Amino acid sequence: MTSETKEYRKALLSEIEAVLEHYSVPGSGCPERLCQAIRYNLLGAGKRLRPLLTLLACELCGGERKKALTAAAAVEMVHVYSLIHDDLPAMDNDSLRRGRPTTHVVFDEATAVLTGDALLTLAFELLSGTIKNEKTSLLCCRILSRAAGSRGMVGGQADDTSYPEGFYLSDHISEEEKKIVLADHLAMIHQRKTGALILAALRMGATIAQADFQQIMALDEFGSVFGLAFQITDDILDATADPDLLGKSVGKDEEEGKLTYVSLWGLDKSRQMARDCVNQAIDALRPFDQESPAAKLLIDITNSLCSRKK
Ligand code: GRG
Repeated sequence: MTSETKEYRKALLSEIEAVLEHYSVPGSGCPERLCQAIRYNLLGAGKRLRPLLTLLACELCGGERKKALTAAAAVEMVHVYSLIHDDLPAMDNDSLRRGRPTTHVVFDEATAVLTGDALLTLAFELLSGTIKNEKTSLLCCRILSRAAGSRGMVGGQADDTSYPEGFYLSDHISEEEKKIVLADHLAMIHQRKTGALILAALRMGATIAQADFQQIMALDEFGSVFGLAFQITDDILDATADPDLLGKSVGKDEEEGKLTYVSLWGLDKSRQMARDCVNQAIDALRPFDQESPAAKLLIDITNSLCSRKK
């Protein structure tokens, strides 16, 4: 990464932190303990990948990134809510996230559920109350709610948690056919569980920039392979990473017999698939000015997906 790109990334990240800080104090009426739990989750941790995507998509499409800051905060809020709920005993039952104890451990289960609820709803309060152009505001609400809901992230999470019990596979098909069905099911889970929010982050940025059809299509193509590369790497990290570096527990996928890229294709093929997705994603950015700071940073972020350690 060149020093200009590093500086640009630093500037974007500090704008993201500032907007999250600003909206992490919901004001009078929010009980102190809930407010503490919101701030514990929202501030000072996380790679901020999704908000970066929103700001970069906006700039790539010729928009002013300051207009996309609250949408960037909104997508991070939805992401953080999903992590809090995913860590609950009723779901993944994790006690470590982003290198720190999870919300239900630090506070309690009820507070963790309510913190997630508060962040999810705050995201839409922000989108509906801070984006001046009413049509853009409505479109952003629609993009984010659809991506987060039952046909998006929540649906993907439901299929993921109900596997293998809730997944019927006939005994009469060959091993080869079985692999194809499972690969399809896995892709369907991740397109919704992880991919939908990544796509929404990009689409909101593009929408705020009043992007044209060709720009939106290019970003959609980029986002879907970017999301896949991100997820494959997540599966590889669960199988191989150092938990201290990763900031969360590892090895759970295998322990719980989860369907993952690693369980289906093995480590080597998964690494190759992630690299192929990264190349495809970078290729999808062709229509944009490759010399712009936003394109350069987005390409660097995409390239770093395969080598990420956390
Ligand atoms: C509970 C509705 C609901 C959904 C949960 C996102 C999710 C769905 C579960 C999290 C489990 C998981 C590890 C998913 C894989 C991809 C993912 C979202 C990883 C975490 O995202 P990062 O790496 O996290 O961007 P940071 O902490 O950097 O923000």
